[in-house]
Amino acid sequence: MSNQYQNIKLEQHANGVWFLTLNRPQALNALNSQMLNEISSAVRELSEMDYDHAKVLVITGAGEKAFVAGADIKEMSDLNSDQAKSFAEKGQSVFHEFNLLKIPVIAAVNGFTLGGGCELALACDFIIASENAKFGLPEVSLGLIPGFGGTVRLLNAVGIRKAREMTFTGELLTAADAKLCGLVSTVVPLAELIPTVMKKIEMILSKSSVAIGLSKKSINEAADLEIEKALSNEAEIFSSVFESVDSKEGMQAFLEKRKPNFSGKY
Ligand code: DAK
Repeated sequence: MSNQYQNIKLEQHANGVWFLTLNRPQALNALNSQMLNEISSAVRELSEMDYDHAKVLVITGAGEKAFVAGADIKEMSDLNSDQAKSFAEKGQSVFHEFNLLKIPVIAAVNGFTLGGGCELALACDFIIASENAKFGLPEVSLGLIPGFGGTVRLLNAVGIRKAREMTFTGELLTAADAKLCGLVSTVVPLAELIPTVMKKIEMILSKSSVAIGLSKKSINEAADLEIEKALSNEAEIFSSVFESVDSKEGMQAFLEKRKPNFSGKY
């Protein structure tokens, strides 16, 4: 694995389990364009690996103080409107790459998760947070609006009223409140953050990777479709999974009252 990154670390934590650490703790891991490019390259590296080599991606922030305190305000302060558009498009396309990865992408969130950082976490498949995490979209305090998909993904995560409230006030939510409104799945003490993520990963790895990849596809596509189309898309994907070696093994194992031995083969 390449180690060419300055603003992130990409490391294999266990067999096929990758950690992408946002690594600018001196700026509370604020996202600049170089970091966005590096995240994009790292995701591309993983997308080119087969399942045996890349099974799950965890995204986390270096240091205890922040996951990501937002897009880099210093860099943004010099942008004109055309450059801002490219910056927003770059961030949006990088985060969209998490959705296109077939493997689960988990955000392990510690400390400040603000603006672009909250948008990055929202682009992950789910979020596990430490008790000290704080979530918010404070862009209005800077005279900006969220530009990395926040007004879209927050809406899906917490509903239109909470999305408006958070975006209009720039108010920060505690991890407990973020869980109550559905932004976060699980909240644990900081020391338990990575062990909890690893427990979830253990559960994921015991299941069919084919079925997980196709569930992810169906859920992500449903977000962009009207209900009838989403349901018919799910039926298509559901029928295609019956072709897989994993589905035969999973159902056979149930009937034989044994644990399935999934090969990850379609
Ligand atoms: N950008 C750049 N540097 C940041 C930063 C950020 N977002 N957040 C923190 N830092 C830097 C600080 O400047 C400081 O650097 P030095 O002064 O030491 O050089 C260092 O990190 C430590 O921060 P503090 O000294 O401020 O630490 P505190 O504990 O006192 O405060 C804080 C922590 C998180 C409350 C505070 O740092 C803070 O308020 N940070 C800014 C939070 C924020 O507003 N985040 C949202 C950013 S706006 C768009 C595309 C994207 C976006 C919008 C539009 N388009 C292109 C249209 C996204 C926008 C955002 O994300």
